[in-house]
Amino acid sequence: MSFGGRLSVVLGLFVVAAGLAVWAVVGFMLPTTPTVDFTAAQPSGAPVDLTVQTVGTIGFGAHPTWVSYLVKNPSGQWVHSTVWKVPAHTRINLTIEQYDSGSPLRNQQWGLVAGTTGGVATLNGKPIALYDSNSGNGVGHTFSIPTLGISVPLVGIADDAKNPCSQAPCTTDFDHNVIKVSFVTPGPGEYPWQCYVPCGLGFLYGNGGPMSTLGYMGGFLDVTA
Ligand SMILES: [Cu+2]
Repeated sequence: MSFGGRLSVVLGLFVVAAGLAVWAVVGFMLPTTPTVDFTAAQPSGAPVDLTVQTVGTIGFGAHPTWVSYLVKNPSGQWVHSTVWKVPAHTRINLTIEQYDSGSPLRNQQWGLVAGTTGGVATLNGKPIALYDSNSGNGVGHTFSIPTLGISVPLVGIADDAKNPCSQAPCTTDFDHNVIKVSFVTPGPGEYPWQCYVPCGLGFLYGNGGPMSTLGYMGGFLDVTA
């Protein structure tokens, strides 16, 4: 190869490397999920009503086929976000609308309701402390905050549900379960939360894709003073 040819190969590789570096830096800097603020409109000390939903396929965005959480912002609009800013030392009344189906858990531990006020959740109005995922519709996801010892199994809708939702945000006209818990936030800090059911269909052991991407099956409680 001539000197000129080799020089253009080197320059070409340099341009590709520089392009990749810029792409990586920009990708790292851009926010992947917006923070939804529940502190601004909140009278000090009053409980925060937090409503979220889980869907089997979000139906829009970069990964329309992925499972996801969404949250209802203080103005009542559904937002594709898993980072929620909440006040410290405050009771959170969490309502989870679960539109996804379920399956038996690989680890029965995740059928346990833990760390919530009274150690219970309500499933469609009935209190539960433990859900046997080998019975009924199984469990689709969990809502778990490991550092606070909080975990809630999200019981699935029936596999043969007549009116499943395939496009988020889902309205309550579609088949769903309502799971409610309360818990009290600790002092200020960033508390990661996640789903522990390997629900990333099509990824290695179900733990890739939405399970390992902020904005889908995990996020942060941004607890502020
Ligand atoms: Cu999940």
